[in-house]
Amino acid sequence: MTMIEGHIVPKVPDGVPVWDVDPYDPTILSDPQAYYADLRAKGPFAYIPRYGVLACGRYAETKEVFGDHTRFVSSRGVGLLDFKLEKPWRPPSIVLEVDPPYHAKTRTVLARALSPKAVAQLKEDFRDAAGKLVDELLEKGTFEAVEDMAEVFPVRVFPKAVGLKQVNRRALVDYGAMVFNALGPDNAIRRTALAKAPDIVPWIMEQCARENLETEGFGATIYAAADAGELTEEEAGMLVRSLLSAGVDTTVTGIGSALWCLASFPDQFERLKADPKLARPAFEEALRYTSPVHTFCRTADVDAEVSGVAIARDTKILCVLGAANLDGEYWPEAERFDITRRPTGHLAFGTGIHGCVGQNVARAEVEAVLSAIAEKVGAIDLTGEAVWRPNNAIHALDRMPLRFHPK
Ligand code: OVV
Repeated sequence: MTMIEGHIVPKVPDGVPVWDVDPYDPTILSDPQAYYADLRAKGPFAYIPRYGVLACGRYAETKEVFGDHTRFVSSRGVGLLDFKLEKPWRPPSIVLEVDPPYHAKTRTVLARALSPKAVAQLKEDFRDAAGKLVDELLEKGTFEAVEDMAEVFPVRVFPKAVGLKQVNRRALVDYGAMVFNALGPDNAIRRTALAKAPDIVPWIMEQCARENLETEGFGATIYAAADAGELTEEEAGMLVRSLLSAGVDTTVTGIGSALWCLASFPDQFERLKADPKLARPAFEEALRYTSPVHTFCRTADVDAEVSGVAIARDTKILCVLGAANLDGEYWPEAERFDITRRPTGHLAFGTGIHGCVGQNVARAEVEAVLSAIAEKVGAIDLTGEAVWRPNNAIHALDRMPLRFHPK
């Protein structure tokens, strides 16, 4: 039995092309479009010998694998490492990295904490915070989109929504990046990110404890489930950890990438200004177009067949969500950013039982930001080069100099 990156290397299935590519090459991670297109062109699956994985990037197969929690499990990790064979860098998430029936218990509690009703109560706060931030940036004129805007907004509103008593922007943003980077291979990107763990993880874990949370917020709802006997105290803390793992860097990326779309396609920004109600569909299209989470894995727990390809038990499958969201076989004019598209079925939030449980929070945050921009900003200039930051699971900007012109 051969192993690579902590998982079993399968035989190449009949009919599947072998592709000598490194999907985790920083050049590809920074600018993945050509890799996405090549992957789709290979067929339903390609075998990547460098990592001993099957990869899929066509919409149909990516959706089928990602959505089938019975054959393609999450409990063996959603990165390259097979948790059945090797110990992960941190105790597994009790919602992301588990299967039914246990999964339903933790998912139910998170879905309650992040329910549409809970999110509706935050909308006013999000709107006020977004209006204030856009005013500040208009005052500045030129600013750094990531540092001055994309990171600022979620860090102003999300810890408060959770009920954190302490806020540490660097720790919150870097912890998310670390968790996502850890899903990739043992490359320089992962090592650099994980090197920060000793400085950050103790602080994060401390904030998850009941005594460090306010009596209102997502955290309080989770601990109320512990009081009701639905969860142990330890499980409640682990679910707060999930919020801090997946709730900050993702929305930072979503805001940055949505801004990049509007700065890159001024005709679409004109449409948003003409009808600020398009803020929500514009975010949905930015998600489809840029796929903040570009890749997640599943592990075949049984011998399976997808689109005529025999997938052996124990195979790691790279589900390239970013490629599926640009598949021209599924999306008309896939390469066109169109805020009126209403891209129902995009895979940016995943699909199936593990689909993003915080997606309504993300939508509410970004809708608030885009609405404030639509109302107050006349034009957005990209005043320099937009640079992307390679991450093993997230496609995010590193920096982007912008100027907002008032209306
Ligand atoms: C990276 C990530 C995504 C979603 C959930 C979690 C982590 C978690 O820790 O539960």
